[in-house]
Amino acid sequence: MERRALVTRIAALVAVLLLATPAAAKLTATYYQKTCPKAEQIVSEVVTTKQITTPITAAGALRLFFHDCFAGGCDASVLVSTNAFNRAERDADDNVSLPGDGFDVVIRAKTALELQCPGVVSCADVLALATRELVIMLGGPFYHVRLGRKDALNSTAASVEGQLPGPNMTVDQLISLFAQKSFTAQELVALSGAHTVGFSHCDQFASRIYGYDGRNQNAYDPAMNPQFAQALQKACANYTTDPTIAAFNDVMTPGKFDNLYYQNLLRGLGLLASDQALAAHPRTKPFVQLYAANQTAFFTDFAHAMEKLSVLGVKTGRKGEVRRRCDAFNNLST
Ligand code: HEM
Ligand SMILES: *[C@@H]1O[C@H](CO)[C@@H](O)[C@H](O)[C@H]1NC(C)=O
Ligand SMILES: *[C@@H]1O[C@H](CO)[C@@H](O)[C@H](O)[C@H]1NC(C)=O
Ligand SMILES: *[C@@H]1O[C@H](CO)[C@@H](O)[C@H](O)[C@H]1NC(C)=O
Ligand SMILES: *[C@@H]1O[C@H](CO)[C@@H](O)[C@H](O)[C@H]1NC(C)=O
Ligand SMILES: CC(=O)N[C@H]1CO[C@H](CO)[C@@H](O)[C@@H]1O
Repeated sequence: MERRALVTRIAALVAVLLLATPAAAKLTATYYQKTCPKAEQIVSEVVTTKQITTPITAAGALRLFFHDCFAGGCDASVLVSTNAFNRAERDADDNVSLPGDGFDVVIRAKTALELQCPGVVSCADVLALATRELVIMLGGPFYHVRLGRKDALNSTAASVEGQLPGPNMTVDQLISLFAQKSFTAQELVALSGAHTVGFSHCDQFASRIYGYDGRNQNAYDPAMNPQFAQALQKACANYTTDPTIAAFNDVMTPGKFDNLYYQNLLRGLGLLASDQALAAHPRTKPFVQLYAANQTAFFTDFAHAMEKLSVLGVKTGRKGEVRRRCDAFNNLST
């Protein structure tokens, strides 16, 4: 082949590759090394203090991060507040009241960062770093968080529709939803292990513990361990008048990041219908059994899946901004 033609073809190939480079590939481990060298340390310090004083923070941040990434990418769109002109992502109908301490820990870390290096570290990076630190504090695995995410320029409740899983979904629906975000059935099971911490409000599983057969109010889902179901019936007795009543997702070790979530599922101790169903479906059951038997395998796969989750739909360059405050766009008129 003529040398000139080859060079042209290589140039064309390089151009195609550059165009095709996903934003995720532009994230780096050293993004703030020159502009805010202490960024990770600052986030880590703030987050540690908050978690020690308010231990429900970690689960809150983890769920918030999942919702942010799944609904339109890890771009802190979930942190924006609704105003008179815009109903923001966090107020989507299916948000099931996102945990306030998750928001709070990000805002505290961002405030500390703004004092050190104003306008440099994005809220999306703060949420990603905070979540990683908190997972570790709960006893979970370390995973790499590359940096350089920009914050979204918009956030709408409408954009959340159909993006997030619900506790009534079948395993086939969950598999297909996660596949749309390029996650396998095994990764669905690994990520669901996040329910080894935190809690769910009674209305999220009430249909499993009251009137399950459609006649008797005390009838519960036969997939549930009877003592567990009866204890939940008591605990949730007043949930319609007090919607703040909640139960631990992992009844055995609620504040510890471990593989008890999977062991529970094998004993009918799953809280949400969607959790329990993973232990029954032929495509997910083998992974529930694997992770129940081997915590190292769970941690390895969870860490990989979290790395993947944390680059979902990220914005770089001019596709986003570094917000000055995490709950509002810099251009306040938008
Ligand atoms: C597989 C499908 C999933 C479904 C159907 C689901 C559903 C839910 C529901 C209904 C709640 C209770 C919310 C409330 O009542 O306040 C919850 C809590 C939670 N979810 Fe999920 N979730 C799923 C996957 C995930 C994933 C992938 C993660 C993270 C990687 C995650 C992290 C959490 C955490 C940490 C909590 C506890 C929040 C807290 O204590 O404040 N979930 N989830
Ligand atoms: C789950 O389905 C039941 C029965 O259809 C329904 O009553 C309940 O409101 C649903 N729960 C959620 C959280 O969507
Ligand atoms: C539910 O409310 C009733 C009446 O207010 C009260 O007597 C009862 O102790 C409550 N049950 C639980 C489990 O908190
Ligand atoms: C558990 O999983 C890890 C990681 O996949 C693997 O290296 C190890 O051999 C497994 N342990 C057992 C007892 O199967
Ligand atoms: C949100 O912003 C992105 C650019 O970051 C743009 O591509 C998208 O069309 C916007 N969506 C809405 C609903 O304005
Ligand atoms: C349906 C629902 O629970 N919506 C909630 C979404 O989150 C906000 C707080 O950010 C609540 O005020 C809404 O009630």
